[in-house]
Amino acid sequence: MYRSEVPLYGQLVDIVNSVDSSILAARGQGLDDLPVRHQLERHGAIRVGTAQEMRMISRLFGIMGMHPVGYYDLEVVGYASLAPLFRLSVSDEVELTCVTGRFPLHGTAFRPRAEESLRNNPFRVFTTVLRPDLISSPSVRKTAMDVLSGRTLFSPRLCQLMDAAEQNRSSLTADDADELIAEALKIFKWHSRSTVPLETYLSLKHEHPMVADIVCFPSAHINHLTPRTLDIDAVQAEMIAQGLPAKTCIEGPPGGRKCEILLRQTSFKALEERVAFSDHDGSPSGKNGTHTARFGEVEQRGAAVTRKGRELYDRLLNTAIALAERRGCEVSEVLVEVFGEFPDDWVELRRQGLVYFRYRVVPGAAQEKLDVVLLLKAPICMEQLLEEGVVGCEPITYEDFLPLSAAGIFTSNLGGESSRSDGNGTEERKLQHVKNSSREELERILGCNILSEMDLYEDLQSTSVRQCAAALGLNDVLLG
Ligand code: OOG
Ligand code: NI
Repeated sequence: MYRSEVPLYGQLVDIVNSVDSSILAARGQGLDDLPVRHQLERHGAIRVGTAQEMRMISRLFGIMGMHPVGYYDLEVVGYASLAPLFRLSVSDEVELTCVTGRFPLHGTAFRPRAEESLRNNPFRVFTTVLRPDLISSPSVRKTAMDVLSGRTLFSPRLCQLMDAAEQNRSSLTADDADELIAEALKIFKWHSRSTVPLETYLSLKHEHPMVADIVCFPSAHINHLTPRTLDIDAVQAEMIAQGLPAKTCIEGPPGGRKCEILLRQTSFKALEERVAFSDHDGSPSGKNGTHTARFGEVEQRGAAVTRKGRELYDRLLNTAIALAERRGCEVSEVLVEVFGEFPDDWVELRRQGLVYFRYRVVPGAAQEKLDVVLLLKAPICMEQLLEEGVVGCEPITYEDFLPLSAAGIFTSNLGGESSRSDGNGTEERKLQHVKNSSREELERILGCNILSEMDLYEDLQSTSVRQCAAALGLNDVLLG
């Protein structure tokens, strides 16, 4: 559906396939040699308008085995010193007019939690909801809420099927499941028709382009659908070569690392889309205009970093931003230099506790090696098992998002420059406080806790350690 709506998405996926194929060919492999999840892997993004829509979306994704992980307060869009990092590469006449200084959206990512589900298909949807309290103009706030109160994203049939699925999943037939998906797809479809008159659209857009995007359409259209690639630098170069309006710099950690960490992303702006506006009574007004909110994005995923790793990442990113400001250059130009401090060797990253790993007993580890393990004195350390070659490990993939990168993606597609914080830390402390209460507010809307991504990685790692211990008949294995 999305490919036919946004043909440039199809072009991007073709670029990704050809880049990945040549990387694999250099290793003597083909696309089919990639783990299945790589071939299917996408994330989407949607923005909903009301608490009720958010609660319903959460239920729908829950039925699909996708749960809220990580809290993203997009207020960094209006704050942090992002401007130099995310300088626009595309011209845009739309002004970023976030009057309150705080971006009126926050959200979470719905995704599978279990290792096996992630292995099958790690599909995620970055989902944000409008925060009317952060809309500065009372009249715009009222208009937005009035329009949204008349919107039905979830068809009566979909609601019926969702109730049935939640009550007793096994009561659903295969046909019901197909129907549930067909009905659910309607939520995500693009309509080149606005439910409001052009003047209303413009007043909402003046408050914030994002508010207009969320409020003025009959669906919660997919904003972008992002494939994963093995080499984002090559994809970026090819996007530019093919004339796609790509951002100039890739967000996230610097390129050129041997050990990829976290998430690197880049995007291109989708073309302007024609929109037919309605009259006050909802009938066609005959007035047409354009809307530019949907865009293309591509990403490369690396290892999940630990809390300590994340602190180091955030500190270095801040250093890079400050340094670029002093030198008057782009942040991307100093990233490699500054990130020299982030180890780029898996053994080092493991020993320093900067990255999460999954441990596995090496199949068919020679008996004499196992005997050596039994001679080791308790407590047995993972490091010894790795040295003896009894256990192997691989970094755990980062499945989530980065708020600063997300902010950059938003900003680059709104066409605005972010304002800067005063840099004295007060702003940061204030933000932390606001963040905790707004996270709770989102959890109330969702009706459940938002899982911490760090806890999930920690859990994957410690489960794998316990499995190793059990397989080797040991009581315990110590990490680090
Ligand atoms: C979501 C932007 C965030 C990402 O990959 O960080 C995002 C949006 O534009 O609605 O998708
Ligand atoms: Ni995205």
